[in-house]
Amino acid sequence: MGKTEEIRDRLIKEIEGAADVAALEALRVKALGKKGQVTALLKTLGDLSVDQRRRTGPKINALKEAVTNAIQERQAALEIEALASRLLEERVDVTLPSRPRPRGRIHPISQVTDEISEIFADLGFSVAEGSDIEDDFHNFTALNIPPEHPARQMHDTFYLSPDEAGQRKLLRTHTSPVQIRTMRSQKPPIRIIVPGRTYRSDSDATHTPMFHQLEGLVIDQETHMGHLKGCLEDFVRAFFEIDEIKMRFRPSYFPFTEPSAELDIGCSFEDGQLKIGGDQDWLEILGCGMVHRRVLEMCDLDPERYQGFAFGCGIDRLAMLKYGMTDLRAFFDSDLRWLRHYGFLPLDIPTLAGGLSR
Ligand code: 2U9
Repeated sequence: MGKTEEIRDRLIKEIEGAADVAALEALRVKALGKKGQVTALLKTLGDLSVDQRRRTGPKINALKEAVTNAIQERQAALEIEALASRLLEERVDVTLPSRPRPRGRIHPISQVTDEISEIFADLGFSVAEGSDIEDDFHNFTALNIPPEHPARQMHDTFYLSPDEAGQRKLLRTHTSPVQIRTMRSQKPPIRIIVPGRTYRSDSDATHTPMFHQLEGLVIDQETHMGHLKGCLEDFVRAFFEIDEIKMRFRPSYFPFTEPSAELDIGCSFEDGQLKIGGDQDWLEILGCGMVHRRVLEMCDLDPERYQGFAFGCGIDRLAMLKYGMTDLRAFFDSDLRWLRHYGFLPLDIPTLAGGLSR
């Protein structure tokens, strides 16, 4: 065997045994690089006579071709091997169950609003909404709160700058304008709840300038206090998820209802902590009453023919009572630690069948 054949066999053996792409590249440089063995042989051709070159030239060129082909073949084989082992390593078992770990949380106000809507939907109510910016008539006058009525001062209203017509719009102080607009545009029977943002210039641990109210309205023929009582008792039991809960209706006053009442529920204290249910004390949770006949008249409804009941409460306060938060201001701080602690998982959708809060 000649010298070229010897070099060829040795190089091809080494190339075929290259364990990876890096080792193969090192062999390529060793054989075909600037200072490589095959390159060195090619360089010797220049010093040979024409005759010697005619004999040796084809041999060295054949060596170069054989080594180049061997490198290419090994390269292709290594690539196939690498792909096969990567596919094996990164194999995904699509039959495994997914494990979603959502990081976002549903704010307690949204969750409680959904819980309340679920309860009232079951009682035949639909949800109505309206604008945060209102006018004097829908927020006050139509609710039997005429100008100079002391209730106007109690509402600590935020007023907007007067428009071109000199009308001073306001941020609604309760969601009641939505009921007024519904009564003026729809025929009874009406059965709606109205959750939404409301605004009053007030701020401490239990009051924020923006807060959330839930109001309800039923208008029909022959609606009476018995219906109001039954409806609110059903709501309280479902919301607090307690069947045996003490309740009492205490006479009260609101300009828009007559008679009016406030609903108290029984509560107790365990280790200094407030607990809903029990009979140690009473806790006021909402106001209610029969819609005032003047409010019905203002909505072009005949009070001799139609009656109805209404109620109102703070959603934020209901959330605090049910889930044990103590400072209302934290609801609006956007503190992620608070949200992770008190927030709800997106898939915790409250349903009566599945349990409201589980
Ligand atoms: C119309 C007629 C009557 C809604 C009512 C209350 C009693 C009430 C407050 C409790 C605390 C709201 O969150 S709070 O500030 N509300 O006590 N609201 S009756 O009565 C209406 C509403 C609309 C047309």
